[in-house]
Amino acid sequence: MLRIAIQSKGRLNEESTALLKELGIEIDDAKRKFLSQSANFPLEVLYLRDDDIPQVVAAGTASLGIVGLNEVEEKGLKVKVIEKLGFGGCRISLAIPKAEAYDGPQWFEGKRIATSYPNILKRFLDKNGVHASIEVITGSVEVAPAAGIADAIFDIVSSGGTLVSNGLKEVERVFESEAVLISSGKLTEDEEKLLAEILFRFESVKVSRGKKYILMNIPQSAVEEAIRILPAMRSPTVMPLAAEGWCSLHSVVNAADLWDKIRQLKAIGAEGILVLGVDKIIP
Ligand code: PRT
Ligand code: ZN
Repeated sequence: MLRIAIQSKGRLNEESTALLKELGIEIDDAKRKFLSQSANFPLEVLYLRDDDIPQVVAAGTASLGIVGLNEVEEKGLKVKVIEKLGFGGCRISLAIPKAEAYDGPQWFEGKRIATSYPNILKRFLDKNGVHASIEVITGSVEVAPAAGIADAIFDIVSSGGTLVSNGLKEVERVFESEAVLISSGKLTEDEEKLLAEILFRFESVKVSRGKKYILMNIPQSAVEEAIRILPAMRSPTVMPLAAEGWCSLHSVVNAADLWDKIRQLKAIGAEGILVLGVDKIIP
């Protein structure tokens, strides 16, 4: 039995739960308390505050965890980062009142900086030879300058909206983060096998992200051109239609390229184009 720690509520909870579901691991959310067991995979889910996840995994109380890389880096505990998960993207940045002129890290010399990430901040200041006072606060860091508690902040930024609405500007992007899968590195042989199965499934989830399945009817004479437009995993599937001189062509495309491909395909005579979502791709 593998045990994974995920955030009980907050920004990473929903996507962590959704990821387990995408991996075909059913967790009964309705009965969710502190610990719940999957009905169809030997996995137990432990729901915690994100701050506690690196520690619980480092201690081996949970073999795996899903948490922001920022928490892993800040805690500095011995855990293995196994996979970046592609959600919870953010950065930890230094921000100062927007009217201030900024001329580089030396601006922070002798200043007070409010943050919930003192360790990551200290490493940045040391690297740049800057001496500043670090004021550790746990919530609403962004109001510290207006409240007179600090001259600057070092906090998580994603859209940047919170900084703007607090009259601040981002001046140094110090640490890039996203949700990661971590491990204690102390798995039993059986647990390693379960982890390998999870990683195998995750690979197919990753490959299928942002992909669309596209099928269409196309004149036989345009097939070669269509294959050039639609390189698939090997090559597109082409099947003859009952109607003389026509084929059905199937392929997988990146969602981002979809409309461009459709325009090109229509230009060479494609008809009846159907676009479907892709659930899993096993390479
Ligand atoms: O209760 P618990 O301790 O579990 O949760 P928490 O309140 O400590 O963390 P939570 O749920 O806010 O965030 C969990 C993780 O999500 C963080 O550790 C990051 O890895 C990640 N993450 C991604 C973010 C953001 N994006 C984010 N935008 N965490 C926080 N924010 C905050 C940011 O501090 C700012 O104040 O959201 C605010 C809005 O950001 P803007 O730039 O979009 O305006
Ligand atoms: Zn937290």
